[in-house]
Amino acid sequence: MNSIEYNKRIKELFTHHESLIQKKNEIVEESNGVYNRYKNPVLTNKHTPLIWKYDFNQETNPYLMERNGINATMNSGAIKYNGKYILVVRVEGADRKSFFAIAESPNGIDKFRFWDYPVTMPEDIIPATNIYDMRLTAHEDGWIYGIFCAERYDNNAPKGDLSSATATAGIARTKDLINWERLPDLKSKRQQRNVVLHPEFVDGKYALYTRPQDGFIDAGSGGGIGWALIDDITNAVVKDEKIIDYRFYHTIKEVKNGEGPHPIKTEKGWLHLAHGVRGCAAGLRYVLYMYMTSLEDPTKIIAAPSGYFMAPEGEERIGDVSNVLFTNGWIADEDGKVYIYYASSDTRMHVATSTIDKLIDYCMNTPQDGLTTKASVDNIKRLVDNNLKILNK
Ligand code: BGC
Ligand code: BMA
Repeated sequence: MNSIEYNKRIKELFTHHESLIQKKNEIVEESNGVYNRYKNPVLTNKHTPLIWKYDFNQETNPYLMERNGINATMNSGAIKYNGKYILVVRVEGADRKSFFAIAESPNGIDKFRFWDYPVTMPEDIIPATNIYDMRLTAHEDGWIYGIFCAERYDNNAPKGDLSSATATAGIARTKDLINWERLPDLKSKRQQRNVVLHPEFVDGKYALYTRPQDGFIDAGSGGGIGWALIDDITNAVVKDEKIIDYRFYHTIKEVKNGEGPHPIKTEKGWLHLAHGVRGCAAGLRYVLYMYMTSLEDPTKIIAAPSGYFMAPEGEERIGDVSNVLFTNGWIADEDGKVYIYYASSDTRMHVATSTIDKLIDYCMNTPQDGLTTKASVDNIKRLVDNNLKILNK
Protein backbone atom coordinates (compact mmCIF):
# COMPACT_ATOMS: atom_id res chain seq x y z
CA MET A 1 0.00 0.00 0.00
CA ASN A 2 1.40 3.42 -0.84
CA SER A 3 0.95 6.22 1.64
CA ILE A 4 -1.92 7.82 -0.31
CA GLU A 5 -3.85 4.58 -0.28
CA TYR A 6 -2.94 4.06 3.40
CA ASN A 7 -4.25 7.48 4.39
CA LYS A 8 -7.39 6.97 2.33
CA ARG A 9 -8.12 3.77 4.21
CA ILE A 10 -7.61 5.50 7.53
CA LYS A 11 -10.05 8.20 6.47
CA GLU A 12 -12.61 5.60 5.47
CA LEU A 13 -12.29 3.91 8.86
CA PHE A 14 -12.98 7.20 10.64
CA THR A 15 -15.90 8.14 8.37
CA HIS A 16 -17.52 4.80 8.95
CA HIS A 17 -16.93 4.95 12.73
CA GLU A 18 -18.32 8.49 12.95
CA SER A 19 -21.47 7.56 11.06
CA LEU A 20 -22.06 4.73 13.54
CA ILE A 21 -21.74 7.13 16.48
CA GLN A 22 -23.99 9.75 14.87
CA LYS A 23 -26.69 7.21 13.99
CA LYS A 24 -30.01 8.41 15.38
CA ASN A 25 -31.73 6.02 17.75
CA GLU A 26 -35.46 5.49 17.55
CA ILE A 27 -37.94 4.53 20.20
CA VAL A 28 -39.80 1.28 19.67
CA GLU A 29 -43.40 2.43 20.08
CA GLU A 30 -44.75 -1.04 20.75
CA SER A 31 -44.58 -1.40 24.51
CA ASN A 32 -46.17 -3.17 27.47
CA GLY A 33 -46.96 0.28 28.88
CA VAL A 34 -44.18 0.08 31.45
CA TYR A 35 -41.15 1.09 29.38
CA ASN A 36 -40.02 1.54 25.77
CA ARG A 37 -37.08 -0.16 24.16
CA TYR A 38 -34.97 1.53 21.47
CA LYS A 39 -34.19 0.21 18.02
CA ASN A 40 -30.38 0.26 18.20
CA PRO A 41 -27.97 -0.72 20.93
CA VAL A 42 -26.37 2.41 22.42
CA LEU A 43 -22.89 0.86 22.43
CA THR A 44 -21.23 -2.10 20.74
CA ASN A 45 -17.59 -3.11 20.36
CA LYS A 46 -17.69 -1.20 17.04
CA HIS A 47 -18.28 2.05 18.94
CA THR A 48 -14.95 1.83 20.77
CA PRO A 49 -12.32 4.32 19.57
CA LEU A 50 -10.25 3.38 16.55
CA ILE A 51 -7.19 4.78 18.35
CA TRP A 52 -7.51 1.95 20.89
CA LYS A 53 -7.36 -0.68 18.22
CA TYR A 54 -5.24 0.43 15.28
CA ASP A 55 -1.68 1.58 15.09
CA PHE A 56 -1.95 4.36 12.51
CA ASN A 57 1.78 4.44 11.81
CA GLN A 58 2.39 2.95 8.39
CA GLU A 59 5.96 1.98 9.29
CA THR A 60 4.96 -0.17 12.24
CA ASN A 61 1.59 -1.29 10.86
CA PRO A 62 1.96 -1.59 7.07
CA TYR A 63 -1.20 -3.72 6.69
CA LEU A 64 -3.31 -1.37 8.81
CA MET A 65 -4.35 -4.17 11.15
CA GLU A 66 -6.12 -3.95 14.46
CA ARG A 67 -3.51 -4.45 17.17
CA ASN A 68 -5.93 -4.62 20.11
CA GLY A 69 -9.18 -6.46 19.53
CA ILE A 70 -12.25 -5.31 21.49
CA ASN A 71 -14.81 -8.00 22.13
CA ALA A 72 -17.75 -6.40 23.91
CA THR A 73 -19.21 -3.34 25.62
CA MET A 74 -21.53 -4.32 28.43
CA ASN A 75 -22.61 -3.96 32.07
CA SER A 76 -22.25 -0.18 32.49
CA GLY A 77 -22.63 2.07 35.49
CA ALA A 78 -24.49 5.33 34.73
CA ILE A 79 -24.64 8.86 36.08
CA LYS A 80 -25.69 12.33 34.91
CA TYR A 81 -22.62 14.51 35.16
CA ASN A 82 -22.32 18.14 33.97
CA GLY A 83 -25.54 17.68 32.02
CA LYS A 84 -24.19 14.67 30.12
CA TYR A 85 -25.40 11.08 30.25
CA ILE A 86 -22.33 9.15 31.29
CA LEU A 87 -21.74 5.42 31.17
CA VAL A 88 -18.81 3.75 32.87
CA VAL A 89 -18.73 0.85 30.47
CA ARG A 90 -17.35 -2.62 31.09
CA VAL A 91 -15.28 -3.03 27.94
CA GLU A 92 -13.94 -6.49 27.30
CA GLY A 93 -10.92 -7.00 25.09
CA ALA A 94 -10.34 -9.94 22.77
CA ASP A 95 -8.02 -11.14 25.56
CA ARG A 96 -11.01 -11.51 27.95
CA LYS A 97 -9.78 -8.73 30.24
CA SER A 98 -12.44 -6.23 31.22
CA PHE A 99 -11.69 -2.60 31.93
CA PHE A 100 -13.67 0.55 32.50
CA ALA A 101 -14.05 3.30 29.95
CA ILE A 102 -16.32 6.31 29.87
CA ALA A 103 -18.77 7.03 27.10
CA GLU A 104 -20.94 10.16 27.09
CA SER A 105 -24.06 11.20 25.26
CA PRO A 106 -25.86 14.56 25.07
CA ASN A 107 -29.32 12.95 25.25
CA GLY A 108 -29.04 9.49 26.84
CA ILE A 109 -30.31 7.51 23.86
CA ASP A 110 -27.72 7.89 21.11
CA LYS A 111 -24.41 9.57 20.15
CA PHE A 112 -22.53 7.82 22.95
CA ARG A 113 -18.86 8.57 22.39
CA PHE A 114 -15.95 7.09 24.34
CA TRP A 115 -13.36 9.32 25.91
CA ASP A 116 -9.87 8.90 24.39
CA TYR A 117 -8.36 6.96 27.27
CA PRO A 118 -9.82 4.07 29.27
CA VAL A 119 -10.07 4.60 33.04
CA THR A 120 -6.82 4.17 34.96
CA MET A 121 -7.95 2.30 38.05
CA PRO A 122 -5.32 2.10 40.79
CA GLU A 123 -4.78 -1.36 42.31
CA ASP A 124 -5.60 -2.52 45.80
CA ILE A 125 -2.72 -4.05 47.80
CA ILE A 126 -3.28 -7.37 46.05
CA PRO A 127 -3.73 -6.61 42.34
CA ALA A 128 -6.80 -8.11 40.66
CA THR A 129 -6.77 -10.12 37.45
CA ASN A 130 -10.02 -8.66 36.19
CA ILE A 131 -12.39 -5.88 37.23
CA TYR A 132 -15.95 -5.35 36.04
CA ASP A 133 -19.56 -4.22 36.56
CA MET A 134 -19.19 -0.85 38.28
CA ARG A 135 -22.08 0.73 40.16
CA LEU A 136 -21.80 4.51 40.46
CA THR A 137 -23.16 6.42 43.43
CA ALA A 138 -22.99 10.18 43.90
CA HIS A 139 -23.02 9.94 47.69
CA GLU A 140 -24.23 12.71 49.97
CA ASP A 141 -20.66 12.91 51.33
CA GLY A 142 -19.71 14.68 48.06
CA TRP A 143 -17.76 11.86 46.35
CA ILE A 144 -18.77 9.78 43.39
CA TYR A 145 -18.11 6.15 44.34
CA GLY A 146 -17.58 3.26 41.98
CA ILE A 147 -17.98 -0.21 43.45
CA PHE A 148 -17.09 -3.10 41.16
CA CYS A 149 -16.13 -6.74 41.17
CA ALA A 150 -12.43 -7.53 41.57
CA GLU A 151 -11.65 -11.07 40.50
CA ARG A 152 -8.49 -12.94 41.48
CA TYR A 153 -7.24 -16.45 40.95
CA ASP A 154 -8.06 -18.66 43.93
CA ASN A 155 -4.69 -19.70 45.34
CA ASN A 156 -6.36 -22.60 47.14
CA ALA A 157 -7.47 -24.18 43.87
CA PRO A 158 -6.26 -27.75 43.30
CA LYS A 159 -3.30 -28.11 40.96
CA GLY A 160 -4.37 -27.88 37.32
CA ASP A 161 -7.61 -26.04 38.11
CA LEU A 162 -7.20 -22.74 36.29
CA SER A 163 -10.79 -21.58 36.70
CA SER A 164 -11.32 -21.18 40.42
CA ALA A 165 -11.45 -17.55 41.40
CA THR A 166 -12.54 -15.23 44.18
CA ALA A 167 -14.94 -12.32 43.93
CA THR A 168 -14.45 -9.22 46.08
CA ALA A 169 -15.97 -5.75 45.97
CA GLY A 170 -13.44 -3.15 44.85
CA ILE A 171 -14.11 0.42 45.97
CA ALA A 172 -12.91 3.65 44.36
CA ARG A 173 -13.99 7.25 44.41
CA THR A 174 -13.62 10.30 42.22
CA LYS A 175 -14.77 13.88 41.82
CA ASP A 176 -14.20 14.20 38.07
CA LEU A 177 -14.51 10.63 36.69
CA ILE A 178 -10.88 10.99 35.52
CA ASN A 179 -8.81 10.66 38.70
CA TRP A 180 -9.85 7.68 40.80
CA GLU A 181 -8.76 7.08 44.36
CA ARG A 182 -8.76 3.36 45.14
CA LEU A 183 -9.87 2.47 48.66
CA PRO A 184 -9.19 -0.95 50.20
CA ASP A 185 -11.47 -3.71 48.91
CA LEU A 186 -14.49 -4.57 51.02
CA LYS A 187 -13.65 -6.97 53.83
CA SER A 188 -16.32 -9.62 54.18
CA LYS A 189 -16.41 -13.16 55.56
CA ARG A 190 -17.94 -14.34 52.32
CA GLN A 191 -17.20 -13.57 48.71
CA GLN A 192 -19.13 -10.66 47.27
CA ARG A 193 -20.31 -9.56 43.84
CA ASN A 194 -22.93 -6.94 42.89
CA VAL A 195 -22.16 -4.67 45.84
CA VAL A 196 -23.80 -1.24 45.57
CA LEU A 197 -23.50 1.90 47.70
CA HIS A 198 -26.76 3.48 48.90
CA PRO A 199 -26.62 7.23 48.13
CA GLU A 200 -27.48 8.45 51.65
CA PHE A 201 -26.10 7.89 55.12
CA VAL A 202 -28.30 5.61 57.22
CA ASP A 203 -27.95 6.05 61.00
CA GLY A 204 -24.88 8.13 60.18
CA LYS A 205 -23.23 5.23 58.33
CA TYR A 206 -22.54 4.21 54.77
CA ALA A 207 -24.94 1.53 53.62
CA LEU A 208 -24.17 -1.21 51.13
CA TYR A 209 -26.37 -3.58 49.18
CA THR A 210 -24.40 -6.81 49.19
CA ARG A 211 -24.68 -10.25 47.61
CA PRO A 212 -22.92 -12.77 49.82
CA GLN A 213 -21.98 -15.97 48.05
CA ASP A 214 -20.52 -19.34 49.05
CA GLY A 215 -18.14 -19.56 46.11
CA PHE A 216 -17.13 -17.58 43.07
CA ILE A 217 -20.22 -18.61 41.06
CA ASP A 218 -22.44 -20.25 43.67
CA ALA A 219 -24.61 -17.87 45.69
CA GLY A 220 -25.49 -20.94 47.77
CA SER A 221 -26.52 -20.16 51.33
CA GLY A 222 -26.09 -16.44 50.57
CA GLY A 223 -29.87 -16.04 50.55
CA GLY A 224 -30.21 -13.01 48.29
CA ILE A 225 -29.53 -9.30 48.23
CA GLY A 226 -28.12 -8.19 51.56
CA TRP A 227 -27.64 -4.94 53.45
CA ALA A 228 -24.73 -3.88 55.62
CA LEU A 229 -23.88 -0.67 57.45
CA ILE A 230 -20.26 0.41 57.15
CA ASP A 231 -18.49 2.55 59.76
CA ASP A 232 -15.62 3.71 57.58
CA ILE A 233 -15.73 3.62 53.80
CA THR A 234 -11.95 4.07 53.62
CA ASN A 235 -11.59 0.74 55.41
CA ALA A 236 -14.90 -0.95 54.70
CA VAL A 237 -15.77 -4.05 56.72
CA VAL A 238 -19.03 -6.00 56.60
CA LYS A 239 -19.86 -6.68 60.24
CA ASP A 240 -23.57 -7.42 60.23
CA GLU A 241 -25.27 -8.37 57.03
CA LYS A 242 -28.94 -9.04 56.70
CA ILE A 243 -30.79 -10.30 53.67
CA ILE A 244 -33.46 -7.88 52.46
CA ASP A 245 -34.51 -9.50 49.18
CA TYR A 246 -34.62 -13.28 49.36
CA ARG A 247 -34.47 -15.81 46.55
CA PHE A 248 -37.32 -18.33 46.21
CA TYR A 249 -37.89 -21.71 44.65
CA HIS A 250 -39.41 -21.62 41.16
CA THR A 251 -39.10 -17.91 40.60
CA ILE A 252 -36.98 -15.85 38.21
CA LYS A 253 -34.41 -15.45 40.99
CA GLU A 254 -34.17 -19.02 42.16
CA VAL A 255 -30.40 -19.42 41.66
CA LYS A 256 -29.05 -15.91 42.16
CA ASN A 257 -30.04 -12.29 42.37
CA GLY A 258 -28.15 -9.05 42.70
CA GLU A 259 -28.83 -5.35 43.07
CA GLY A 260 -28.54 -3.39 39.82
CA PRO A 261 -27.73 0.31 40.13
CA HIS A 262 -28.43 2.06 43.45
CA PRO A 263 -32.13 2.64 44.08
CA ILE A 264 -33.88 5.85 43.06
CA LYS A 265 -35.50 7.86 45.86
CA THR A 266 -39.16 8.69 45.21
CA GLU A 267 -42.01 10.05 47.35
CA LYS A 268 -43.42 6.53 47.64
CA GLY A 269 -40.19 4.74 48.53
CA TRP A 270 -36.90 3.57 47.06
CA LEU A 271 -37.25 2.10 43.57
CA HIS A 272 -34.93 -0.86 42.97
CA LEU A 273 -33.80 -2.54 39.78
CA ALA A 274 -32.05 -5.90 40.08
CA HIS A 275 -31.20 -9.06 38.18
CA GLY A 276 -32.53 -12.53 38.86
CA VAL A 277 -31.09 -15.81 37.62
CA ARG A 278 -32.53 -19.25 37.11
CA GLY A 279 -30.97 -22.39 35.72
CA CYS A 280 -32.29 -24.25 32.71
CA ALA A 281 -31.04 -26.72 30.09
CA ALA A 282 -29.57 -23.79 28.12
CA GLY A 283 -27.56 -22.57 31.12
CA LEU A 284 -28.30 -19.60 33.33
CA ARG A 285 -31.05 -17.21 32.35
CA TYR A 286 -30.62 -13.62 33.59
CA VAL A 287 -33.60 -11.25 33.69
CA LEU A 288 -34.26 -7.88 35.33
CA TYR A 289 -36.80 -7.35 38.08
CA MET A 290 -37.88 -4.52 40.36
CA TYR A 291 -38.88 -4.00 43.96
CA MET A 292 -39.41 -1.08 46.38
CA THR A 293 -38.24 -0.39 49.92
CA SER A 294 -39.53 2.00 52.55
CA LEU A 295 -38.13 5.52 53.00
CA GLU A 296 -38.29 5.14 56.78
CA ASP A 297 -36.61 1.75 56.76
CA PRO A 298 -34.69 1.05 53.55
CA THR A 299 -34.33 -2.62 54.53
CA LYS A 300 -38.09 -3.16 54.42
CA ILE A 301 -39.66 -4.28 51.16
CA ILE A 302 -42.94 -2.48 50.42
CA ALA A 303 -43.58 -3.68 46.87
CA ALA A 304 -42.44 -6.81 45.06
CA PRO A 305 -44.01 -7.24 41.63
CA SER A 306 -43.85 -10.84 40.49
CA GLY A 307 -41.77 -12.12 37.62
CA TYR A 308 -39.41 -10.25 35.38
CA PHE A 309 -39.48 -6.59 34.46
CA MET A 310 -37.39 -7.14 31.33
CA ALA A 311 -36.12 -10.33 29.71
CA PRO A 312 -33.96 -10.82 26.62
CA GLU A 313 -35.80 -10.40 23.30
CA GLY A 314 -34.77 -10.83 19.68
CA GLU A 315 -31.05 -10.18 19.13
CA GLU A 316 -30.66 -9.51 22.88
CA ARG A 317 -30.91 -13.27 23.42
CA ILE A 318 -27.72 -13.97 21.56
CA GLY A 319 -24.14 -13.17 22.43
CA ASP A 320 -21.07 -14.38 24.25
CA VAL A 321 -23.18 -15.43 27.22
CA SER A 322 -26.60 -15.88 25.67
CA ASN A 323 -29.95 -15.44 27.41
CA VAL A 324 -28.67 -12.67 29.68
CA LEU A 325 -29.94 -9.19 30.50
CA PHE A 326 -27.88 -7.41 33.10
CA THR A 327 -28.13 -3.91 34.49
CA ASN A 328 -25.97 -1.79 36.75
CA GLY A 329 -26.89 1.69 35.58
CA TRP A 330 -29.90 3.98 35.28
CA ILE A 331 -30.42 7.74 35.30
CA ALA A 332 -33.49 9.57 36.64
CA ASP A 333 -33.91 13.04 35.16
CA GLU A 334 -35.44 16.00 37.00
CA ASP A 335 -38.59 15.71 34.86
CA GLY A 336 -39.20 12.14 36.06
CA LYS A 337 -37.93 10.38 32.94
CA VAL A 338 -35.83 7.30 33.66
CA TYR A 339 -33.12 5.92 31.36
CA ILE A 340 -32.47 2.26 32.03
CA TYR A 341 -29.14 1.03 30.69
CA TYR A 342 -28.91 -2.70 30.26
CA ALA A 343 -26.58 -5.10 28.52
CA SER A 344 -27.67 -8.09 26.50
CA SER A 345 -25.88 -11.43 26.54
CA ASP A 346 -22.59 -9.92 27.80
CA THR A 347 -22.16 -8.31 24.37
CA ARG A 348 -23.76 -4.87 23.88
CA MET A 349 -25.47 -1.99 25.70
CA HIS A 350 -29.06 -0.82 25.26
CA VAL A 351 -31.35 1.81 26.72
CA ALA A 352 -35.02 1.63 27.66
CA THR A 353 -37.00 4.61 28.94
CA SER A 354 -39.81 4.95 31.43
CA THR A 355 -40.85 7.40 34.15
CA ILE A 356 -40.73 7.36 37.94
CA ASP A 357 -44.54 7.40 38.08
CA LYS A 358 -44.89 4.45 35.74
CA LEU A 359 -42.25 2.43 37.56
CA ILE A 360 -43.93 3.07 40.92
CA ASP A 361 -47.28 2.09 39.44
CA TYR A 362 -45.68 -1.07 38.02
CA CYS A 363 -44.17 -2.00 41.40
CA MET A 364 -47.25 -1.22 43.47
CA ASN A 365 -49.90 -2.70 41.18
CA THR A 366 -48.35 -5.76 39.61
CA PRO A 367 -49.53 -8.75 41.66
CA GLN A 368 -46.97 -10.33 43.96
CA ASP A 369 -45.61 -13.75 43.21
CA GLY A 370 -47.92 -16.28 44.89
CA LEU A 371 -45.24 -18.94 44.25
CA THR A 372 -47.68 -21.50 42.80
CA THR A 373 -49.57 -22.09 39.57
CA LYS A 374 -52.85 -21.82 41.47
CA ALA A 375 -51.99 -18.37 42.81
CA SER A 376 -51.02 -17.17 39.33
CA VAL A 377 -54.25 -18.47 37.79
CA ASP A 378 -56.27 -16.84 40.59
CA ASN A 379 -54.65 -13.52 39.70
CA ILE A 380 -55.65 -13.88 36.07
CA LYS A 381 -59.20 -14.91 36.99
CA ARG A 382 -59.62 -11.86 39.21
CA LEU A 383 -58.55 -9.63 36.35
CA VAL A 384 -60.83 -11.41 33.88
CA ASP A 385 -63.83 -11.06 36.25
CA ASN A 386 -63.29 -7.33 36.51
CA ASN A 387 -62.58 -6.86 32.83
CA LEU A 388 -65.66 -8.74 31.69
CA LYS A 389 -67.82 -6.57 33.96
CA ILE A 390 -66.33 -3.43 32.44
CA LEU A 391 -66.34 -4.60 28.83
CA ASN A 392 -69.88 -6.03 28.94
CA LYS A 393 -71.42 -2.96 30.52
C1 BGC B 1 -17.03 -13.03 34.45
C2 BGC B 1 -18.36 -12.39 34.85
C3 BGC B 1 -19.27 -13.41 35.48
C4 BGC B 1 -18.56 -14.14 36.58
C5 BGC B 1 -19.39 -15.24 37.17
C6 BGC B 1 -16.45 -13.73 35.62
O1 BGC B 1 -15.24 -14.35 35.29
O2 BGC B 1 -16.14 -12.06 33.99
O3 BGC B 1 -18.99 -11.85 33.74
O4 BGC B 1 -20.37 -12.76 36.01
O5 BGC B 1 -17.36 -14.69 36.10
O6 BGC B 1 -19.81 -16.15 36.23
C1 BMA C 1 -22.33 -12.45 36.26
C2 BMA C 1 -22.54 -10.98 36.33
C3 BMA C 1 -22.23 -10.31 35.03
C4 BMA C 1 -22.56 -11.10 33.79
C5 BMA C 1 -23.35 -12.35 34.08
C6 BMA C 1 -23.54 -13.25 32.89
O1 BMA C 1 -22.50 -13.19 37.41
O2 BMA C 1 -21.85 -10.42 37.43
O3 BMA C 1 -20.90 -9.86 34.96
O4 BMA C 1 -23.27 -10.29 32.91
O5 BMA C 1 -22.73 -13.08 35.10
O6 BMA C 1 -22.33 -13.74 32.42
